[in-house]
Amino acid sequence: MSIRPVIISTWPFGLAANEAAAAALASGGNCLDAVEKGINVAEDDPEVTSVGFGGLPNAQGIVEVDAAVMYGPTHGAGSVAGVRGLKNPISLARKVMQHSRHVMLVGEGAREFALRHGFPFTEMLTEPARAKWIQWLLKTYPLPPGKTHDTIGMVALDASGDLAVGCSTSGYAWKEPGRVGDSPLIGSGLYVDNEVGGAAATGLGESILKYCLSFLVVEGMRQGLSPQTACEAALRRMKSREAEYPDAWAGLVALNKAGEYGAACCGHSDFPYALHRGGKNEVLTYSPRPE
Ligand code: SD4
Repeated sequence: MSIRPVIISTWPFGLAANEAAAAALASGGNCLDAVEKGINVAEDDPEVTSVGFGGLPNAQGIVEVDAAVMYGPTHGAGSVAGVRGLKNPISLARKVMQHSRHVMLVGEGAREFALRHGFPFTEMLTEPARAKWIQWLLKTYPLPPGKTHDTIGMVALDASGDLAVGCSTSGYAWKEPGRVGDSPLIGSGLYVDNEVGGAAATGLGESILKYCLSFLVVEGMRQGLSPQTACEAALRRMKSREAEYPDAWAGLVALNKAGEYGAACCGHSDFPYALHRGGKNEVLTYSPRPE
């Protein structure tokens, strides 16, 4: 039995996302459809408080979302950042890739582009998220560092051997309005090279984006590293340089063209991720080796 398709996503909520991605492939979609439909599931789920609808807001109580997509066969990319009132930024990122002359749109311009293309707008702040924001304002909701954000990142390899990758997040809770992390930045939050493989990141964007971590993973695989070793090597690079955010944590998932996978994290006790491979969809956990 072929191991394809192979889909890997960050975090346990990636399981449902993988399921939807696999369903998109089963109904004739390609890897790009899989990534979009899969990530839409996390965006729509109000229980996922770090992606799309129900995401924790910025310091002013407004949910601002970031997302990006990259499609191996054309090396196309689309990205949106700092968009308010939009449930499915991954779909808007795909629209930017396929129906604009640009790669990245931000803020009000992204919103206008979305309106022109018929995207619905909605209040993104749920009551539970508003309550947490108010508690944060009153200083009674002391989230430990690192627990205020969890991006969905997904890499999909379809039956034709093509790869796509996507990322979607509401970013760091209580962030400064206008703050952008790694997730919508091509090479940082996500990267794919259709001849090699793809990778996606989660964690502290302020740190991840300075090391172009997803690009680093793909370049590692290009040089012959396994996805697992490439993820670990990229994180070692970050840790060896990072003085600005010494406790920064990051998680990476990666797939190569052969359908081999890898995942790793640093600055976190463990990193659960979801893998759909050979017809089986499950949550696996990477635990860093003690140093
Ligand atoms: C960010 N990397 O905006 C995203 C958030 C995240 O796990 O991944 N959290 O910095």
